[in-house]
Amino acid sequence: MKESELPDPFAQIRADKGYAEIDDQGDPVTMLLRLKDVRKTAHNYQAFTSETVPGRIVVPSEVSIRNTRQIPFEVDPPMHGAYRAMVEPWFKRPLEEQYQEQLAAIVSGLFTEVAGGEKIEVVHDFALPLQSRALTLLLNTPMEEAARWISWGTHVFRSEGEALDGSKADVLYDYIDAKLKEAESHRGEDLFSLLMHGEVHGRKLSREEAKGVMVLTFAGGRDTVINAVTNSLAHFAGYPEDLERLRREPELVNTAVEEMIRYFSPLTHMGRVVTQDTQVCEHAVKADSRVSLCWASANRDETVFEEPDRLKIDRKVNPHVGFGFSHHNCLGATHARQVMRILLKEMIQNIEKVELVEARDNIEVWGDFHRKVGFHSLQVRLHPKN
Ligand code: HEM
Ligand code: EMZ
Repeated sequence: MKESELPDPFAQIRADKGYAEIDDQGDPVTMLLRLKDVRKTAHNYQAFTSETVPGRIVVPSEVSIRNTRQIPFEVDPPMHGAYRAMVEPWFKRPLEEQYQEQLAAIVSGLFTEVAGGEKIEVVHDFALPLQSRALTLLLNTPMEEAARWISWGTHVFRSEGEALDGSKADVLYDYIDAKLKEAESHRGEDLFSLLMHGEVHGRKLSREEAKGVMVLTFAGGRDTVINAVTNSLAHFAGYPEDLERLRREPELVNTAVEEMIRYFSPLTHMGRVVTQDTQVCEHAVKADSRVSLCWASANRDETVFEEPDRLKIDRKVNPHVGFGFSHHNCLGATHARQVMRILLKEMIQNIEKVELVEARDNIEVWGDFHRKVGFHSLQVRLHPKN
């Protein structure tokens, strides 16, 4: 098997039963594995709520490391819609031409820094700086802020390769508190200022609500983007013909990005709490227990996707749920898609080939299931195009 391949650990049990039961810190989770069930459950917020104790819908649960409610992620409709309406236009800015030009400058600048035949480590020397520099555009903050975010490493709530880390979360929280305070007294042009001065339902957000949006923005779009970027470089190392094909048919870039999101599924799953005794997948679940919507498994559902375990850059019908489904679909998807599209476009222009040197897999453990989600480190040589 090639290094870039991400096997599907759920195939057998998805076909046999459709769900899997795992333990998470003594608070078990029933994982839903089929696309149809994942969609149905995501849509039914009355029976499967996101609005529970902060941190509980995340698997692994973050209940022990945070009290701040992430917004709009941990709020149900109808209030969810009010928050979303406030921030949605801001998160659509990546559609603007100027935003894309600035993003392209960031990506090509990074290639200039690292491509030269020398060995680089993609996760820390490329994907993390790319994610952080790109985030300065989304927040509309000075580019210099990225240096500080890079120093936090690949996950804001976890030390490198470790379990959840409360003291690490405090670094992010203190940073956000300080920035919101600054924005409160001096209105700037950034997301912090929008949150402190904008309104929802005719009232200002509290500092705690604004903080909830910012924590989510920093946490949700971090390891997901880093894994997507790293996995795509690994893919081109394993399948150079796909890079050549994109060079010949650049109109395939958007299709390729959707397929990469399906195949990589950078967010494996997300939980909900059951509000009343009910059934999922003909299996009884009790009130106050947790289920999860397993995007990664749904995206390999063989009843929906032909040859689900192959990354086909020209896959035409692709109803993937890599960015979630229904109310809580990813607010950062417009930005994440642009990052990936521009990455591929800059690669076809600047990079002749990606040569794999050494890889250390990042494997998540969910009960009996081991899922490779990306790499702890990926050493490659980027051969520039001349
Ligand atoms: C929600 C995946 C990047 C911010 C979600 C959800 C998924 C997801 C599956 C649904 C969660 C649920 O239903 O409970 C991804 C992937 C990404 C990515 C695969 C990258 C490839 C980003 C970025 C940001 C972001 C860059 C922002 C900087 C959010 C927010 C939500 C969300 C705010 C919650 C939306 C709501 O509750 O209405 N994401 N995400 N994500 N994501 Fe992303
Ligand atoms: C939460 C989550 C959001 C969580 C849409 O996903 O991403 C995870 O990486 C964070 O740890 O707190 O923000």
